[in-house]
Amino acid sequence: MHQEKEKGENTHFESTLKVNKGVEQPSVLNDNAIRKFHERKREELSVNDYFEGILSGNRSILSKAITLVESSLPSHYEKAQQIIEKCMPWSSKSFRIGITGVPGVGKSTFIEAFGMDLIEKGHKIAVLAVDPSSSISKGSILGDKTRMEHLSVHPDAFIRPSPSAGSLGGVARKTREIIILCEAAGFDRIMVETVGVGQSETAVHSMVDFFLLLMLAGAGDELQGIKRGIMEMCDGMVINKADGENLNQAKSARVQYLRALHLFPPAPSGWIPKVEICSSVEKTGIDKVYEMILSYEQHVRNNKYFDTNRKTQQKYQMYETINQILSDNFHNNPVIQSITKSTIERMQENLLTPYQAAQVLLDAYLSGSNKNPL
Ligand SMILES: Nc1nc2c(ncn2[C@@H]2O[C@H](COP(=O)(O)OP(=O)(O)OP(=O)(O)O)[C@@H](O)[C@H]2O)c(=O)[nH]1
Ligand SMILES: [Mg+2]
Repeated sequence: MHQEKEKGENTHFESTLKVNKGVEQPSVLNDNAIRKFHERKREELSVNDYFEGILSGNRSILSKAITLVESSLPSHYEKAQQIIEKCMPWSSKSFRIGITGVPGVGKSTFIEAFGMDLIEKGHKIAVLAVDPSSSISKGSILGDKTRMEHLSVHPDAFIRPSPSAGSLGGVARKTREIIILCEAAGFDRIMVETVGVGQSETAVHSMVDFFLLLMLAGAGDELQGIKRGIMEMCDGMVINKADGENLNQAKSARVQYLRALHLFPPAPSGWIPKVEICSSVEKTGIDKVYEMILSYEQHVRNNKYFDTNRKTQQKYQMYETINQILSDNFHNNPVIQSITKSTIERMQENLLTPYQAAQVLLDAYLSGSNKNPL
């Protein structure tokens, strides 16, 4: 085979495909520089290396920075905080969309269709997830890569499964930080997916600019497990699977949900939630969803609610972090661990009221060596 090729090179010299043996060029980099480069690659990246890498859109450095955010090592976390701080100024240009709905409603299929539409319109998108159970399942989004067939391989999309921290608070905090890194890397539309069954919606709602609820026609709210509170939180609703025999039902569900949403008290954004129908499989109605979100964005940027909301969210995050650190510190305290069981027993024997039991534990905590919870 090799010989044949050589023969071909010699005989078919008129061919435009002929390859002449070139003159060996001296390396533009001297050996010393190459060696230094390889040595440096092996070294740990500095905060500035991370920052510049992220800003230049280097996906591998972005992934490495996310790994630092997710790490439980204090030194990693400290470094991550410095990187995040540098990345913060890029956040205001992006728009964050939270997507929720019961399992099977079609969130991942919708994200594939909607995400590809956004990319065609010139956006770069990051898809993240908040899934507190992911420490066991490793995040549904990972298995979902088949549902996001085109998105998962597209250079303008970045998909990352949920951080696998124990508590919802921990997962949410890390996701917020990952959003900031993605935004600095040039992803201007962030989608955060969460399953609509637990408290994770509230966490996602507190980190996005637009909260989208995916619904199905023909299944009552109760059947879909969607609580009134979640409907109240949403800025828009989409009835998915509006295709085939389901189309007419979806149309009438749209009218019903529009009416239901009008009954809720007006949102602080001054926006009246809209309802659209779409088929994520047939990719119909996706444009309408885009228009809905775009007009919301224009509305909140004009009336400045966009900034007010982000500031409110920052304050919420600050308090959430304090609560989480204090609570972890309390529960991990050896004195507390040693007296909790007996205190609960005394309470259950009616020797202490729940309030008194709490006071016993708090007194023990506050009088101990807990001056510096960090
Ligand atoms: N007919 C129809 N089927 C759809 C549509 N969207 C999603 N599906 C199907 O519904 C099933 C569930 O879709 P997923 O996208 O995995 O749903 P999900 O909400 O991400 O589910 P979880 O990740 O388990 O919470 C799949 O079999 C999809 O093919 C649609 O618009 N029309
Ligand atoms: Mg999914």
